[in-house]
Amino acid sequence: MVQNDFLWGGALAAHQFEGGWNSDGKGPSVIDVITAGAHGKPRVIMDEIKEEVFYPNHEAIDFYHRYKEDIALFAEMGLKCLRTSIAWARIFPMGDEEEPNEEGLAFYDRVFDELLKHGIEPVITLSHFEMPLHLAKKYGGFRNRKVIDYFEKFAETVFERYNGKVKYWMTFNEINNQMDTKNPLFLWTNSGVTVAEGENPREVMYQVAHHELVASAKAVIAGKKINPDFQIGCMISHVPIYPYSCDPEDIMAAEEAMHERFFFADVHVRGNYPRYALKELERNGFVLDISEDDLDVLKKGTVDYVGFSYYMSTVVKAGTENQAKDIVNGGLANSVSNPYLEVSDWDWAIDPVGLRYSLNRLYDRYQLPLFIVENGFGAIDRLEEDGSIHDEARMAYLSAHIEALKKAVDYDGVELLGYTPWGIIDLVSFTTGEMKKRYGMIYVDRDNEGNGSMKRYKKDSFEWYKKVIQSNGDDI
Ligand code: BGP
Repeated sequence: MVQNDFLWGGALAAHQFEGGWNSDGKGPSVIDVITAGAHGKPRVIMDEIKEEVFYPNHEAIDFYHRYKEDIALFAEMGLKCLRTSIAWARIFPMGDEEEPNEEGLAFYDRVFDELLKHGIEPVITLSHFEMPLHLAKKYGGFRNRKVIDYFEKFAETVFERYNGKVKYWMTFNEINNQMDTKNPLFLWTNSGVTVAEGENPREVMYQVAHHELVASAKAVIAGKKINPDFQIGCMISHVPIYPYSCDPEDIMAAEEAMHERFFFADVHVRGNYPRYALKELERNGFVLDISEDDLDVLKKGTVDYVGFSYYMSTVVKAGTENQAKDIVNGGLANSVSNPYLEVSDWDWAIDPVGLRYSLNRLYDRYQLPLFIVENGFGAIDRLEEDGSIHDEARMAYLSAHIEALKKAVDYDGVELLGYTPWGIIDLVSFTTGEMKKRYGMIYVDRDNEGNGSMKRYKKDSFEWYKKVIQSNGDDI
């Protein structure tokens, strides 16, 4: 049994569901120049926005204009919290202005007020894969120290404005994704950075990461000054990596690969660089621009909790050449498939026990409360003639994962703040840019090309999740 104030909720991200990409003074963000990657093609980062090109995030599911109707559905489901993000470019359209855009600020006032009216607590990510495009173009994104200051100003502005409405914050969504430099989407959306020919992507990534970690720590320090009761966490993507066998070489290969998973959280939580990262920098002769002042900021700006996403696990075999399937397909460098697990339509391994394992490992490592801020099952759903959607596979996935988290709390003694399944309402998939990869418990009539009525329908999982929440996780 989880505690009575356990935060059952749902998770979303501004650019994937709001739409209104240029409404009320919003500036273009790095995500607004990315095409849809439907039909197996990767998403492309374009230089500018072209009229003839379809950008799935521009309209998304139009929450910007339908927020009342959608929040009423979330309330009917009984959500205790809603995790979403603030589109930075609504607040600072270019990113480097002196004054914020009042209309952008007012939009989130309306949204948070509406949530609170229904007793739903907003849980807010400051940057979920987006920053004003201008900051990427003019300054090179987080390559540039100036962007640390712009982020800090953005953070302070929203902390001040929503003080009293929002208590739980996170700085950067899945900040550790950009360790995978093979997929240009991650560095671009996390940091507004592209790697030029002749540059070492790993070196670029570490410098950018440093600036972003300092920015995150500065935000924590600023937030705590504004309201010491704020709970400000980090957010990492957690995909545990299992050794292929009990061959000690496989064990070490998995252990080493896990550094990729832990690096960012190690700094966020401990306030200093882990030994294995310092060694990697030294081995490769990477010299980063790190000042004494930065190190002091990192030490002071540590987080209150660890938010993480969990979708799948993966496997590593020592000495295997890079058989990398990219993260879209659930793999990572040197990963092999796990014969014990089924996979989703997108090849993501379904592993509820991996969630319990992750909760234990993260809690032992950090000794801080954890928050599962994303978990879910991307699938193709069928809208029946009578308006019903029978999403049994999604319910099976979610109920097995809830069972696992209960074990981690009940049996293993892990401290867990809440659980917000990803995409509580259908939205644009991040990695593919498609609508057909659906996560929601609410169906949205919209397809990959942007056709459809945008009408909302309840899936079978809607009533199911309502019961889960009502019974505080007993009835799954
Ligand atoms: C995480 C992101 C989300 C989300 C989710 C599912 O990486 O934080 O933004 O989209 O994964 O991924 P996808 O939409 O690619 O299926």
